[in-house]
Amino acid sequence: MENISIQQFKKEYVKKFEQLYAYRYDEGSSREHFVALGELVRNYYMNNWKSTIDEYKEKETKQVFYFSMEFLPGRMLKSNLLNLDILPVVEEGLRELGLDLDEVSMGEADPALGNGGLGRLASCFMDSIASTGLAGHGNGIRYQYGLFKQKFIDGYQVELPENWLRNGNVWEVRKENKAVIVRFGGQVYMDTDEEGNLYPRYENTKNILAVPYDVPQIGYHNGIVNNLRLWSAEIPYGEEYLFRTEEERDEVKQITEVLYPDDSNYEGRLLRLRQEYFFSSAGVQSIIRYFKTLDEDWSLLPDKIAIHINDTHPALVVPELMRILIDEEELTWDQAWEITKKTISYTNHTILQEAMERWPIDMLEHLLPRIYHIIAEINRRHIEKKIPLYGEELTYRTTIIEDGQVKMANLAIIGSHSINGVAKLHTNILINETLHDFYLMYPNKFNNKTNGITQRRWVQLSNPGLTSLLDDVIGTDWKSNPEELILLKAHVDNSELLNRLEAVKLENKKRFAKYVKDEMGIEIDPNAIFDVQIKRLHAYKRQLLNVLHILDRYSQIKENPDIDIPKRVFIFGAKAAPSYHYAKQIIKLINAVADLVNNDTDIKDLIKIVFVENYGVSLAELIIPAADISEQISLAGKEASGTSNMKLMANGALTMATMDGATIEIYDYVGKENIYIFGLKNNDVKKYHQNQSYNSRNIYEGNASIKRVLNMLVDGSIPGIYHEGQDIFNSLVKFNDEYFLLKDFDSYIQAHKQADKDYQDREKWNRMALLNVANSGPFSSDYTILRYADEIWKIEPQVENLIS
Ligand code: 26Y
Repeated sequence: MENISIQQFKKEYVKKFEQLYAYRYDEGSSREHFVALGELVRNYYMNNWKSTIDEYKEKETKQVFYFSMEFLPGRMLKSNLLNLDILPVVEEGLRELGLDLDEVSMGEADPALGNGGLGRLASCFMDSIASTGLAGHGNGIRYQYGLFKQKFIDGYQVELPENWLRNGNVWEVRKENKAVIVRFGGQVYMDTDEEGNLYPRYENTKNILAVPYDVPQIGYHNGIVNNLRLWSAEIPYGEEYLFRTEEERDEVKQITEVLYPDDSNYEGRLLRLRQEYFFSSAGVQSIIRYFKTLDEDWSLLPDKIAIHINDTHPALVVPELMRILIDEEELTWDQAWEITKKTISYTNHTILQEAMERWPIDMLEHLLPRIYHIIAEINRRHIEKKIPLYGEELTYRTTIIEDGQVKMANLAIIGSHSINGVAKLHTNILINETLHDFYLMYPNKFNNKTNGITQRRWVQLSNPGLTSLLDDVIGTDWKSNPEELILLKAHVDNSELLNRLEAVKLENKKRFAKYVKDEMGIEIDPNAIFDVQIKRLHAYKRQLLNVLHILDRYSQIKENPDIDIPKRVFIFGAKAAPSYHYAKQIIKLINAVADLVNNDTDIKDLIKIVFVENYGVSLAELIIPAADISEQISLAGKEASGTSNMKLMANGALTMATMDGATIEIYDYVGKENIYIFGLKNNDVKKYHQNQSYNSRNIYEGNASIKRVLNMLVDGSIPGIYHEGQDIFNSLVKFNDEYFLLKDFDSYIQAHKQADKDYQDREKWNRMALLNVANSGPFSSDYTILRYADEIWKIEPQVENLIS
């Protein structure tokens, strides 16, 4: 936007505030200031929003639509100001008015419209699509309630509703005139028209109105404003009489009422299937409506539109696009199928079988009869076509329908032209193991796109101290081209710089320590090592291994109170799916160990444990800049990529890790001297599985420190845990330790000992930290997204690209 002076901003701000509230601005709450500022900021991007969309249309630019069931944008105020290039003006203007931008920003609700990595990735991608000047938009659900708010009561996780829309949302624009109808249920009959063509006749369907709420996605200093379209379910106007009972009305409301809080176990829930079809269908319909305004031949659809699906949650776009092309636009099956495949591409985010979506045929057939017909026909044709080429055995292993279920990954692969994994190892596992049969059929569809993060939010906004250090040392080009961060390497022996880096970290640690003191009443020493594990709670991510290390360390200190090790603060942030019993037991365990350790004066504060409540994007922004150690300790082969690994590295934390996900690529960049690697490799794990040779009880019996630590779970050493201790003990000893914690224990402890030693050599540590920052550039989501654009979507930046 054009320049605005501080004076002008102040004038406009006061006017806006007083117009909104009819009292003096200095009487406002931070919530009210946020709304006033948000309303004002809207004026600064509205023109660009309109002109961006108009221009795409005028030029018939190819556009990508990123379909995702989850988005985790975080608070948008500061990121919008940053990208509009008015952050300093607004900050200073507010200061002169006696207001603090950080406080005002806290008036904004953090929209938790996702579970974890997949949702946050979608939001990093939205920022990068706009910032690299690509014509691309998001398509998702406007959940009334986001991911549950987590409370700890007696150390147990309790879930409360997250009513993020309570005070409205200044960024969204309701677009009633763009609403579409999504049809559910009823019966469908294939009739013949006068010309002898088959067409579907529907009876007794429930027609739901999908109303879009558009949220601007502002590019970084480039004038582009793309669209994130979130759909809300309503009763169609004038059709209230069709929804006469409370139950029928509730059924409509429920569709977009709440986000499913589970990212681990697939549950065949009817409501989730409704949600998936609801936003998939609404999104495809609005794309088709747009395409028709271009008045082009249908065969050109893939030249004008790309649809990307974030995991299989939106995989019903495949039969939905087929349905519209065949039933409504009267294309032949073969025409429609070519167009569909060329338009759609798919990202896989998991190899865990239990998270793979499969819908019971009955459910699908009942809820979406026509869609089910189309899926069955896709399946029939797939089999018919592939058997002559690949034989029966291989073909039947790739069918979409099997054992009374519809396999969504198979549908997504067969119905698209590209499938990618999210880190090199992950893609290799898909190719060589999980999806090998498909790879044999479609080798050219498979490709890797290692995840990335946006440094705009994760460095510039959340770590201003590091940002100004970087600006001073290497200039500001890294902000539009993060690979420039490698220039830091030349300064690795500059001890003045290393001290400054340490001072920045210390400030960030103090800021977090203050939060911990204020919110939790726990005193932590900013000079201690801040050891951070922040991610969803899952057995495979092995938060429990972290706990075992803490218990081991605790025992050592108790035994030898004069031990010479640096203080450690273990920081956890994690939500467990409400139905994931074992994960919740681990939460209880961590809280019980925290109670024990934090209140034991014998250990002289050598260990503190901080388990923050309600971890999410906003807390991540506070914790990550304060981290010294980044825990990335999943069992090798299980974490598809990880993205907190990249954020922590970019903020100068050292990674403590197994060779898993994108952490392997972090290792490749920083080199083995600047990372702590331990544990089994993917191939080792594979061998154990093949030979069935793992025996955790033998390890337990033969390893004194493991035995001591595990016994603590069951011998009353940890007050506050009850059957949890026994269940967790059993999982490790009796049920053969599915995730090999005991096998990796020794090497994990060793790696931590090395970290203790290195931390005491401040210069060495700071140098390692600096090299991590220096090598974090390649993990920018800007590069990731440019590779999607170039290799999958076939679209090009619309403005002169900032990245050379
Ligand atoms: C179907 C339902 C049970 C389900 C809902 C959400 C299944 C999975 C999910 C979410 C998965 C997810 O967040 N996966 C993470 O995606 C990140 C981005 O690619 C990866 O970095 C991370 O390793 C992976 O666990």
